[in-house]
Amino acid sequence: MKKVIFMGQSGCGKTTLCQKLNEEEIRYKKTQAVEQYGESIDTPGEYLENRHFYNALIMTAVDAGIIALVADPTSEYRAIPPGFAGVFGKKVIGVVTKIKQAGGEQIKKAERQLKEAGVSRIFLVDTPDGTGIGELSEFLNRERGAK
Ligand SMILES: Nc1nc2c(ncn2[C@@H]2O[C@H](COP(=O)(O)OP(=O)(O)OP(=O)(O)O)[C@@H](O)[C@H]2O)c(=O)[nH]1
Ligand SMILES: [Mg+2]
Repeated sequence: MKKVIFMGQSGCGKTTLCQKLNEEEIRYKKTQAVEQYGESIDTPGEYLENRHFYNALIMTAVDAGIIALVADPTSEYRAIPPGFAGVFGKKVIGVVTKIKQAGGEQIKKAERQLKEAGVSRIFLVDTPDGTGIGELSEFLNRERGAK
C-alpha cells in the first residue's frame, strides 16, 4: 500500500483531510509532530513554513508513495514555493480546501500556486461536508493499489 503524505501551511486543513479520508470523527487538534492516520501521513504546517524543516519533510516523504500539497484559498500567505513538487521525485498532487468558504478568485489563485509548485493534478474539496472527497479518495485508492 502506498501512503499519502499531506503538506501545507498551518490551518490549511491537512489533519481534517486525514481524519475524513480515514473515516474518523473530525476533531480539531493542532498538529505538533508527524502523525499517521491509517495510510495517511499528517505533518505540522510549520514544516512547510520554515525552510529549516524542509529536510524533515523530505525525509518523512520517503515513506510515502504520493505527496499531497494542500493550499488554503482563504489565506493570503503563500507557503508552497514554485517548483517544490520537483524535490520529491514522486507523484505530487494538489488539494485546494475550503472551497465553499472561498471566492472564485481565491480558488483560482490557490490552483495557480499549486500548478507553479508543479503538481500533476488538483482536487477541489470542502472536507467537513465531504465535497470532492469521494473523488480524492477514489484517486488515492487507485494509486495505492498500483505498484
Ligand atoms: N470550511 C472548511 N473548514 C475547513 C476545511 N478544512 C479544514 N477546515 C477547518 O480549518 C481548521 C484547521 O484545520 P486543520 O485540519 O487542523 O489544519 P492543519 O492543516 O492540520 O493545521 P496544522 O496542524 O496547524 O498544520 C479547522 O477548524 C478545520 O475545521 C474545509 O475544507 N472547509
Ligand atoms: Mg494538523
